[in-house]
Amino acid sequence: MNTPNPNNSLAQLVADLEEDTVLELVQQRLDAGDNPLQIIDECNEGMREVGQRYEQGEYFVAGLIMSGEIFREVVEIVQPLLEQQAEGKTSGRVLVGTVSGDIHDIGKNMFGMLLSCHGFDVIDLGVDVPPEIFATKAVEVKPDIIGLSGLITASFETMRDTVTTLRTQAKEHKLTFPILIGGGMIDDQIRQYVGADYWMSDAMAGVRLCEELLKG
Ligand code: B12
Repeated sequence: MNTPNPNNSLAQLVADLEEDTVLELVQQRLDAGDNPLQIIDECNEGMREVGQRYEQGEYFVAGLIMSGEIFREVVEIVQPLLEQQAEGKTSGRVLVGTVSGDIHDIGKNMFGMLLSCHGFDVIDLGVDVPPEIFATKAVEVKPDIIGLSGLITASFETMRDTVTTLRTQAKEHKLTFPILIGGGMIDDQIRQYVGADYWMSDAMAGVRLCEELLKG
């Protein structure tokens, strides 16, 4: 068993794909009382570095897959603590999914998990979800809020199609729901292009926004 070196930051270890050491350090930090969301943020920073190494040709798709696996395992360790800490008082229904053409789901799953921890009823349509499926499901379950996730550039176009299809269906069926988009590259310019109501690049900030929207 490796003993984690305290000089190695969690972000660095994730970026270096040091699976065992990452998991040991996460456990040690949780045992020491560290904030689970802070731990997730640091791992997220490591994931961004993995993406950069992939862009620079230092890592290949296998590196992306490995980083995804490490992150999934970290979330598995951290999730029970987040569930314990959450107040779970809100009630509201949120429809989530990753838009068509995009198979990234780690961030979307985190958003869904944090929403559940805060008492929301989450309907998760999975990944690579066509606009029509979002629209059909929205008419069926009448969500309070819809959350779209997208991590690749190509997903901005399908997010835009999805928002247009959702708005058309909402009008036809007299439904109202704000549309929130999220993902690593999302910003306000993309929100405007896509036609969504809100954007968030952080899952927990997304949950806070959903709480605010329901209060309003
Ligand atoms: C892991 C990973 C993968 C894994 C994904 C595994 C999985 N189950 O999701 C696999 C190997 C499948 C993969 C595949 C590919 N990937 Co990839 N991948 C990544 C990587 C390294 C990390 C993504 C991640 O999970 N991060 C951790 C999570 C927690 O972060 P997150 O998703 O951003 O989510 C956070 C927020 O954005 C937010 N959030 C996310 N969604 C939502 C939604 C709402 C509503 C809200 C409120 C918040 C929210 O909450 C989270 C926490 O705060 C990124 C690098 C990066 N910079 O993101 C590249 C990256 C996204 N991938 C990239 C690429 C190119 C690909 C491939 C095309 C590679 C290939 N040649 O096949 C394919 C795409 C396939 C497809 N059609 O989708 C590029 C995209 C570049 C671009 N401009 O389009 C990136 C940016 C890497 C890079 N720098 O080049 N990838």
